[in-house]
Amino acid sequence: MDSAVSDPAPAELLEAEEELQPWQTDRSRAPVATKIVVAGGFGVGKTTLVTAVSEITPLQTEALMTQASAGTDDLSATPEKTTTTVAMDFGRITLDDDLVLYLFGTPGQQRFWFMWDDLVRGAIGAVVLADTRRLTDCFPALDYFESCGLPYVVAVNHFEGTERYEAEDVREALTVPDRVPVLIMDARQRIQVIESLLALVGHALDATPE
Ligand SMILES: Nc1nc2c(ncn2[C@@H]2O[C@H](COP(=O)(O)OP(=O)(O)OP(=O)(O)O)[C@@H](O)[C@H]2O)c(=O)[nH]1
Ligand SMILES: [Mg+2]
Repeated sequence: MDSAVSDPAPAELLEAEEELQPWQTDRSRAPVATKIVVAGGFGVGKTTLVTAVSEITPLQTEALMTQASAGTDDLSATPEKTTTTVAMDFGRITLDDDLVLYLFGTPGQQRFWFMWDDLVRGAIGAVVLADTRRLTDCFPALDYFESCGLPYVVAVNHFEGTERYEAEDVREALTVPDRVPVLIMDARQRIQVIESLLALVGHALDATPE
């Protein structure tokens, strides 16, 4: 007797199978999703970094800066800057098909630092951006990640036209421990940002117990 419910035709099965991505069928290649925080002082290039590397349109929470913040926010290093992040930046980048990094940029202004505790929850590590013209601005971020034990790397966002320092000089100036990678990069250059993120992932894997 014929069955009331017919089996799907082989062609239909094939079509359904074709829609599957490799990581859906191969458990050993299931993508790993990780959260990474991008921190650093005011106007150091956090939003620029997330925007440069994100494969999705980044979520931004930029607000126009007004004359009211002139006494608080030092724009001498970035005179072109007209907006500031008031909540967070969010972007995503997939590396090698099976490593998905979700990037969360922090607000730089001191009055928004209370959000950091929420932003870092669940993160595997942080990139601390630094500008050698205002190195001290990244001390709060360094102190924060040292005290909470989150692995981090220091990425010096080198603005062209400013003096270029060696990574080891920056390490000494900031008294960054030897175990922490220090890199010189440009937050606008996708490849250099990816290299910094890979350095962080590698460092986080080394620093985190199995
Ligand atoms: N020349 C140059 N300009 C840069 C570089 N990185 C960022 N900028 C510029 O510097 C300014 C600051 O960049 P943002 O990315 O907004 O900095 P931010 O750290 O997100 O700032 P806040 O969120 O306000 O703390 C912008 O005008 C950028 O275009 C760089 O490597 N070189
Ligand atoms: Mg920003």
